[in-house]
Amino acid sequence: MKCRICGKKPIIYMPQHRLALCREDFISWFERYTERTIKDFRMFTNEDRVLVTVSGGKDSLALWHVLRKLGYNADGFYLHLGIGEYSERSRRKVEEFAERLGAKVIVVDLMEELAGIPELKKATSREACSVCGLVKRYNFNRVAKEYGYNVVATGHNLDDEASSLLANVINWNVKYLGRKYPVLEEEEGFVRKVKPFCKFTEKETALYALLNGIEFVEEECPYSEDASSIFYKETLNRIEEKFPGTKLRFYLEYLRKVYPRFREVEERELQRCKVCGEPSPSEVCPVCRLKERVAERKA
Ligand code: Q46
Ligand code: ZN
Repeated sequence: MKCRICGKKPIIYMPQHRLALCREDFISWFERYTERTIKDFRMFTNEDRVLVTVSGGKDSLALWHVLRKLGYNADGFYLHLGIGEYSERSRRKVEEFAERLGAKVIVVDLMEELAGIPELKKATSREACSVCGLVKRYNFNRVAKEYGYNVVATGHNLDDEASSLLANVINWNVKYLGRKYPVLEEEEGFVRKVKPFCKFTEKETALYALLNGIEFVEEECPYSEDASSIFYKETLNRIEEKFPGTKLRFYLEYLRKVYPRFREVEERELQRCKVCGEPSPSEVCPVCRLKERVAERKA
C-alpha cells in the first residue's frame, strides 16, 4: 500500500474512505476534513467566539489544536470534576497545553461550585456518568454565556456518536433520535453546540494527537469502566472489523435519513430556573436541586 497523495509508505489506512496516507498527508488531510465538516454543517465561522471544552484527553486537546491552527477564535474551558488525582492530572495537562498554544483557558472547580462527582454520586442514587453529564452540560452553557462565547465545541468523535446512537436505537429511545446532531442551534438560553470531530474515528484523533506531540492524559476516568458506552463501542468495532465502513455509514445515514424524521419530537418546553435563571424543564433546575440535596446532606 502507498500514500494516495505522494506514494510514500502510509502510516494509516482508512477503509471507510478507501484512503491510505503518510504522516504529512494524514495531518493535512485531517485538518482539511475538520474544516470541511465545520463548513458543511455550518458550525461556526471566524466571526464566532468558540469555547472548546477540554478534558485533558486526546480528542478535546486535538480539537483545540486544530481549531487554533485553522485560525478560529477558540479558547479552552476545563471543568474540574473533583475526581481525585485523575482530575488533578487532567487539569495540569490542560494548563500546560494552553501555554503551548498561547491560548486562554477558563478553569471552573466543581467542588467550589457544587461538589465533586464522587460526592454527587453519593448524594443522588444516580450513576456517576449521568450526574456528570448533567453538571457538564449545565456548566458548559452557563460559562460560555458568562464569558461571551456563542459556540461550545466538544471533542466527540465518530466512535462516541455511533455507539451512543446504537445504544439509543437498541432501546428505541425515540426522543434521542430527534436531538442528536453535530450542531444544536442556539435557542432561548442555550448557546450553539458543535462536534467538529464527529466523522473521525477514535483511532484517527489519537493518531493526529500523537503525530503533533500533544500530551494528553492517557488514563481513563475511573468511572468510565462501568460505562455501558464501552460495551457498545466494542460491539461496533467488531462489526466494523467484519464490515469495514459500517460505523461511518451508520452515523451518516442516521443524520441524513432518520434525524429529519424525528426532529419535531424535540419540541421542549423550557422555563427559567427560579434560583439560577438558566433554562429548565421545571421551576427549579436539576442542578439547583442537586445543590439543595448536597446542602441537606452537609446539614
Ligand atoms: S468524566 Fe464524567 Fe466521563 Fe468520568 S464520570 Fe463518566 S462522564 S467517565 S466522559
Ligand atoms: Zn438552577
